[in-house]
Amino acid sequence: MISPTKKMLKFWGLVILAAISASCNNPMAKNAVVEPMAYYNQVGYVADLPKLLLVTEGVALVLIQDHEGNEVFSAVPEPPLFWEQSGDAVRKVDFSAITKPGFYQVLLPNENESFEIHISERPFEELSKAVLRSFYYNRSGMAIEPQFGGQWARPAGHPDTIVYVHSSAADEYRPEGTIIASPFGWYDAGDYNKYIVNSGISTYTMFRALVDFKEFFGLLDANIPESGTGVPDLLSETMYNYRWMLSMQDPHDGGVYHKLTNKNFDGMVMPHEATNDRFVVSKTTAAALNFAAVAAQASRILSEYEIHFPGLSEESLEKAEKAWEWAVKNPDIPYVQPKDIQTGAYGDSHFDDEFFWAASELYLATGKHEYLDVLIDKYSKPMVPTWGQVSTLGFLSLLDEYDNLAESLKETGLKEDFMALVDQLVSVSQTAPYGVSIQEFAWGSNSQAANEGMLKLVAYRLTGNEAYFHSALSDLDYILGRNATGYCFVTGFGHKKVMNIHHRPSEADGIEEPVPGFLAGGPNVDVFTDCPKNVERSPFPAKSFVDLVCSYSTNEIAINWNAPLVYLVGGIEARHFKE
Ligand code: 9MR
Repeated sequence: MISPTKKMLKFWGLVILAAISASCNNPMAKNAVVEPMAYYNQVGYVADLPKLLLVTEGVALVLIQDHEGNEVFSAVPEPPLFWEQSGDAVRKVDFSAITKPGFYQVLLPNENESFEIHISERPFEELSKAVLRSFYYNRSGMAIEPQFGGQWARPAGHPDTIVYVHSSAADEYRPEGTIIASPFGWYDAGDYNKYIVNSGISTYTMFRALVDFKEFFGLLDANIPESGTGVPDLLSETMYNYRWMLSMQDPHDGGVYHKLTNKNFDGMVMPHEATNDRFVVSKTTAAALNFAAVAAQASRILSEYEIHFPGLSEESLEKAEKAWEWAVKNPDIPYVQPKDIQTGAYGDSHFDDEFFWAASELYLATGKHEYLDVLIDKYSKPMVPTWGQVSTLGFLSLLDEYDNLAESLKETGLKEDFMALVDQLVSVSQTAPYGVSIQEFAWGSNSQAANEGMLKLVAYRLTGNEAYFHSALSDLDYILGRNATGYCFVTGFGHKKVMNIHHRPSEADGIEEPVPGFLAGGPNVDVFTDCPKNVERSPFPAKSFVDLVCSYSTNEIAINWNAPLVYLVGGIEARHFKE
């Protein structure tokens, strides 16, 4: 993302002035922005780990009192640091010296402001359950029961037992209009469609969290219908989507449909009220490779749960190899949105990273040389993962098995390149005004912070170096409120809460509080046309967020955004977890 030029700033300054005057005159403009004086983690700070809050330029002194009113800390904030992404300067206050768990009051005397912070040995237990349970709330084809879903219980929607093969996906075995069943799975986001490409990274990341924090997630009870069945809740939840993914493969040729969707986005209605016909659309190279990667990964994980999922490990590997073979025969089929379909595209036309990721998983699952050859052929340096850039997911799997890898693969420098990426992220966060690595704000920017945190936790697991853990914690602080908007971005948590996510059930259920545990997409300047013109929105990427339902570009939720948060929160919480 380019930083705003002077011309842009002048333009946006005028727009904001116009918006402010419009909002003064217009009682409908509800989102008048009140800038906070301080930015802090609104859920909690870990007692024995670094603690940072930020205050705005004018704050001259910060005092902290314990719950009895005793002053336990005072500091003059550090000199202001300007961030071009937020267009403001903030001053750091490091209060790591307070290590005793409890609730504290932070006072900004010259601003006559105060707020509460929480310090705890394990502040993220409820949060880790909630961010996992959010996937349960987004299940298609299942009623959300009150005993698990509380006030957000709702009837089942989208059984997807009658799904039509769209003309774009038709062939001699399954002509246009053929009916297939493709039940289960998570709704992708605030919409009710299901997309293989985005399910790939999301499902992988959930499985990854299970493998990397096995003890913690082995016991985490998220209160979902499968809780207490002897299978970790994280695995049960992920299986709900994985089973749907399996049904998206055409058994005749191994190809995988790109998505299961309505023709158009639904209105803001509850799932059971959205009853338009559903279609499987196009087979693509990216879908086949996402499928192959996740099924191969699942085959290894499920081999440890044979008793609970008999035969599924072997079946997964067979299906993964079949999808791979299809992709090798069809190596360059991008998604092209058919004229009569308007829903999300998840279009991608570069498949080297998908080939690398799928080859990583298949190599680890089979040890076959054909996959190793592709890995070496398609090798390139890792990047922070997104739905369209997935090679780093392969790195994570390979690094977990580093000692067992072929020498020829180690010689690519994959470990060194991964560590160089994380070192670079950490060094940015150590000097950045807001203490984070994120420098570019794309759609779903909060998932960039969460994914960066995930990579840092992997580096910590590989090396034991605390700097990686601290920087990951800083990413979580950012998500929980220490960011340039001052919002705690997880629904149901924080003091400055996100209340109006672009999520159909949250909008249509008549309940004031949104469905909890979802990560709002976060600030970016990609789209300014989603809300009415009188809505104020900062021109600065790191502040350009509005908590309004209309703002699908900044305030939607999505499974690929919540999944790295499950990893990050769980990985941090796991550090102090004892059975
Ligand atoms: O996350 C996707 C983002 O990277 C794209 O820029 C954007 C526009 O194509 O789409 C986002 O994904 C949306 C998907 O297409 C449909 N479901 C909601 C997703 C989150 O907004």
